[in-house]
Amino acid sequence: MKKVAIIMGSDSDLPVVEKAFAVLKEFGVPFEAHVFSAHRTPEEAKAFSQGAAKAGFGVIIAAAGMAAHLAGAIAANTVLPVIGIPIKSGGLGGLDALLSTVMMPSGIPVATVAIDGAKNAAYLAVEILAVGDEELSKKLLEQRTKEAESVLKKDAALAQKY
Ligand code: RP5
Repeated sequence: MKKVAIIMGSDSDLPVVEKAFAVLKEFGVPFEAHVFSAHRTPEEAKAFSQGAAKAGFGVIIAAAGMAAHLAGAIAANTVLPVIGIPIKSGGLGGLDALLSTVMMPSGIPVATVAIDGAKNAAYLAVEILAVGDEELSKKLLEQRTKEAESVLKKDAALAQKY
């Protein structure tokens, strides 16, 4: 199975990004995590992106806050799908990172999830890998069923109470 790369702009992003690790572990998807910054270590971010496909990665998740150019800078250097997580770390509540991550020019897409949306970034990465992997696709469907069952239980409990 192809691996997922999870790149964050700073180790201060880790408390949010760790939620993505948990989802990938749940699905048994192999991943690697790194700290590369579009601004502080641009050469390392570029070298990693350029070598990612050959290194066995199938998707890259990039998380960054403030003027968050990391996902876009990575997408500029690979044709692997790139998922961006805007992190709420500056004075603008993550809106700065959201706009910096999502407003990409045509031809260089970044699939941007919600501010601090690490779990959905991981689910999307699993869905991308599941296109060519029936087992993984089955696991995703099972997870959806479990989630629906849990909501129905909550509905029944609420209806009984009120
Ligand atoms: C961004 O700046 C990082 O992704 C982080 O969200 C933010 C602050 O970084 P630190 O100053 O905490 O390292 O590049």
